[in-house]
Amino acid sequence: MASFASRSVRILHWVGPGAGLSVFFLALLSCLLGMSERASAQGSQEIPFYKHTIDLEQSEAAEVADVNGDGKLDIISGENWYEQTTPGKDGPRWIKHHFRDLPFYRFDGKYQGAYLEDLGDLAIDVNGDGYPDVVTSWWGDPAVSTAPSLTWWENPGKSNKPWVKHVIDEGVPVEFALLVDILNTGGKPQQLLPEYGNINAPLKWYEIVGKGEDAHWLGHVVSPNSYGHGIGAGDVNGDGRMDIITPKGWFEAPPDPRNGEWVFHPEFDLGETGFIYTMDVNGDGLADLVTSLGHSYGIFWYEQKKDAQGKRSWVKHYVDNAWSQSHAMTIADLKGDGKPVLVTGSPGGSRIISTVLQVIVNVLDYDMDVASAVAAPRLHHQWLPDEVRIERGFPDDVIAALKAKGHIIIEPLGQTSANSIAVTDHGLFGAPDPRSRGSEAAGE
Ligand SMILES: [Ca+2]
Ligand SMILES: [Ca+2]
Ligand SMILES: [Ca+2]
Ligand SMILES: [Ca+2]
Repeated sequence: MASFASRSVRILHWVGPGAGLSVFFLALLSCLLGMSERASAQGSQEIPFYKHTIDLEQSEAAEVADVNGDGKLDIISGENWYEQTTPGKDGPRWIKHHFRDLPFYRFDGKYQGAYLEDLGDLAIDVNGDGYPDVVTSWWGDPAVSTAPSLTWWENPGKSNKPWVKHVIDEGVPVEFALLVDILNTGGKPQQLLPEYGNINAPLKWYEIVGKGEDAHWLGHVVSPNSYGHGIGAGDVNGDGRMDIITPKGWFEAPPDPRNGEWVFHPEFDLGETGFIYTMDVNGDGLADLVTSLGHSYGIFWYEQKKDAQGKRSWVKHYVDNAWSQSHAMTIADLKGDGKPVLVTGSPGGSRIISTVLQVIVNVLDYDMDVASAVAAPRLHHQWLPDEVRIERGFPDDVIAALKAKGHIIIEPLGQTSANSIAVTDHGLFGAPDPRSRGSEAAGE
């Protein structure tokens, strides 16, 4: 265990090379509490974040869940949870509830700094009473072989009873864990996958068994040892089963994740990562890995490649290597705002559809600016008559190739006019269609 993540939040905007894929990474280096003064954005496409101080308590982690079941999301962090109440003029107000005492470590000499034993919080209803409980990961005291490392805290719900601590595992440090859908239900992730901070500890995942007072976490061993700093899950080989990913390679899920053999594929060495995610970044149908270094510089993705024999290899691509300690990255759609990105249209009867489609494809798939997308030559085919109508401007070899395939190529296309407006982070950009005289598309 080296130093813990600094308390700051930075937002990156990264446009992937794939088909119009726009992905935003929100790297939560610490938690909702203790955000930097005003999170800065890299690059030009800024999404501003403003700091709202809720509490200045010590904490290492935070989770969001409706703790009291009133329909409003609350925050769980450290020894407290913060009840969301009626908004005031500055946004939601929060009532602090102290619900547990946690060990607080002050290191001297061997370790620098200090921390609260609350390295990860995950909200999940363990006992099935409708109230979210909290799974908390602990580093544990290395000097005590029975020190708890994974605990769950039972939410008392409407009763006035205290929260009850239950031990899931002990004696092995757990720096972080995540909830995953190892049982491939397609629903909300309900299984627990911890990162053991000792390679001699068996790699395990846990499921909830029993209800009410009988509810507990049952561990399933995947491998007799662990594989270092970082953990994740995702369907690496595309067979519909959730695999487990470590920094040294991935475990292929068997048909029965509880009983089958998990085959290890030591295909990469990612370093000391945080969470490891799968995502088809370049849209080629193969799951890629997205991760970050927890104690060094870099957020990156590993492109999955397969040769003709089906042999897998991985190519590293940086998303950003300008800053360090991205220990607990998560992936979020920060632009999931439902706002339009392009306004376009055209006259032209049956040619309307092909014109609009080509403008959209030019902008989203070919990353053209809106003016180029509108000006680019168009083609049209409507099945009957069986001919390709084209505008001037297509390369001769493309036309020759179409003719060689038996297409009948006819010029001209016929009138279309796709005056368009692109909605960008820099404002609105209008693009009049040069095919129409006197047209105008105003931006701002
Ligand atoms: Ca609530
Ligand atoms: Ca519960
Ligand atoms: Ca799989
Ligand atoms: Ca891919």
